Amino acid sequence: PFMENVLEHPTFIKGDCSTTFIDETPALFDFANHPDTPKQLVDYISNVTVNGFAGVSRQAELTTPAMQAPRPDQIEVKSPAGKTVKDILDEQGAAAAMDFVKNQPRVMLTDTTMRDAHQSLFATRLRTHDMLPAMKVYDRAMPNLFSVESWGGATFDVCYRFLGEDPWTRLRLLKKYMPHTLQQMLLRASNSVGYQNYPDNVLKRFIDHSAKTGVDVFRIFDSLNWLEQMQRSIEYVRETGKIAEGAMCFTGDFLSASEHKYTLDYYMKMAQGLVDAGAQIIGIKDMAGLLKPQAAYELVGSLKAKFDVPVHLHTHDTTGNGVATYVAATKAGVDIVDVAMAAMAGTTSQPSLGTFYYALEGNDRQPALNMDNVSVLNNYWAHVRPLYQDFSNGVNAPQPDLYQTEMPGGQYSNLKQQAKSLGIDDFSLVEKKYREVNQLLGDIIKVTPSSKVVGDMAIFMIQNHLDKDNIFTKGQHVDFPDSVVNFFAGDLGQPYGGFPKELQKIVLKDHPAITVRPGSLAKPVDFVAVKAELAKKIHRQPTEDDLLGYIMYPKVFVDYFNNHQKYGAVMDLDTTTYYQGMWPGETLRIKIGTGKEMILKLDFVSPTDQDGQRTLFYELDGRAFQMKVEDRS
Ligand code: 3PY
Ligand code: ZN
Repeated sequence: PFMENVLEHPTFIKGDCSTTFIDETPALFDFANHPDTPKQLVDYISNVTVNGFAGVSRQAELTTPAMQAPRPDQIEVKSPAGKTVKDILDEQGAAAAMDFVKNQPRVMLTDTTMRDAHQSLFATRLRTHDMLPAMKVYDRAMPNLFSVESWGGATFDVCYRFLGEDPWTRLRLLKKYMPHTLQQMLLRASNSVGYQNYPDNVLKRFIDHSAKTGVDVFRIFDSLNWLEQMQRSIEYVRETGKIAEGAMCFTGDFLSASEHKYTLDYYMKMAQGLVDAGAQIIGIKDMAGLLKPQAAYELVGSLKAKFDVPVHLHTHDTTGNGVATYVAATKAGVDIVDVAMAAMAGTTSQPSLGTFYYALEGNDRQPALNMDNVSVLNNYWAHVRPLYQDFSNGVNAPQPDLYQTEMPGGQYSNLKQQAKSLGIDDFSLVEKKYREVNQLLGDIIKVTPSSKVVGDMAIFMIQNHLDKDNIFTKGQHVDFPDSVVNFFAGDLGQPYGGFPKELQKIVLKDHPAITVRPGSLAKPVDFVAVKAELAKKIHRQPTEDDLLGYIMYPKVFVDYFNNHQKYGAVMDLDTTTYYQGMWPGETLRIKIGTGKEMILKLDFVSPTDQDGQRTLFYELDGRAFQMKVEDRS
């Protein structure tokens, strides 16, 4: 007869439940209505317990289960009055939503805690598990938000690559639990959520599926501010009926007399191009936090005077001036600014929401917020952040030197890690080289993926003892990193002012270069053929989620898929268990399928035996069993 679960199996009840028993009796773990069996999760836990998780140090003294953060969904929050922007978008469309925003006397907010904040503070490692309790209260606690930025950028790739999660599942949960809050994503124009150009038919399909699955606002930017690369994205978003924000990446210092390239006029012309292309919001994407308060005042003031669309300002607080910049922008009439919950704000992240609120005390544009509710959420995030301390970028003070380095908040930690792994411990060397490379490349916009070109080149030049002078002779005989070659080949598009010709020749050698939009040359993807190819790899008919995940990140997606088959819904594990496994003596309650819970206790981990394996002795709901794991540590 069908055995619903292991706990009812006679052998299990007798207590004779060895690994072999479990392996030979897989039906034991077919929990009804749940494809993910506890055996898979215990397998995962055993592996992490024995072999650890890359980049995470196991904290030996921590013998208790994950810290229990307060659950905001169990806390009463005051309910909103009236309609949210999301309600208006859904009921009356994007134009009405934009009118609503423009008519708000107060500055509106985008909360970036669930996207850019963790991307910039701890390498994008925030798990859906820890977002869920917060998701459930945003609608009620923060009804006056413009949006939450919750998807896109690096989160798509990191979900598959490091979190064992499907980014589309996260998006569905965001939409499900926040039906009255706009979900905003960061879209790298034709690079979508990747690091390379995708054909137009892929871009369109990705945008359509994102819009259907839950994205309401697409913040679109190009890493070289090249309008031609952004037009298709804007057009495709407009076709979905959702909101297309065209963002200008901010760099340089137009207040300075020595700034001849990225002048106020440059941004005004770009904004005109975006509006002409159909952008419904003008975004200012200050990814490195270079926009000083007075410059913000002048830029926002000029945009508001000339254009009729809302202006949305995004900055990073890396220099420490973020709130001052937002206050100046608010005085100049900015419609929306990006902030993060205080516990997840500051330094390389966005300025703090609460701090900005209090900075506007006495100003009639102070955001409409219930600060009791904000405290509930902030308290929650304050408990979540320490769970990710191993991924922290170590920036714990303002970095005014960044005005010279111009390095984006999200890149800082990655590049530091990359340099360290290559034996370059003095990061100031990299920062100096980064500036030098930027000038060599012609002073370009630096944001994903163009920032990676500058970072890779800086490290390469340090390793190969190259500088701005000898590169023109020594460079003839070296092969440059792929990202640098691709940049000079025009694969990311054309930089403003063109490529430095002499260096381009040295880097490219015989490699051809294009001057047109890469998408205009890219062959459309044959979705039917790719689907068939993927079906062979995953042994089932791919869903639209699978197909797009695979097209964006072929190897990463298939690895994710195989791991998911092997380990099940690791997304359901608490974060300490996910990253660190269990400690002997520890008991965990793990939810498996609707309403079911298993109580798992780890009693003992054996030393490594002669086959290089360790045996983990568990009790599952009080009944003993063992599992063997290869010790690869
Ligand atoms: C991304 O592209 O992920 C960014 O956050 C750029 O700033
Ligand atoms: Zn950012």
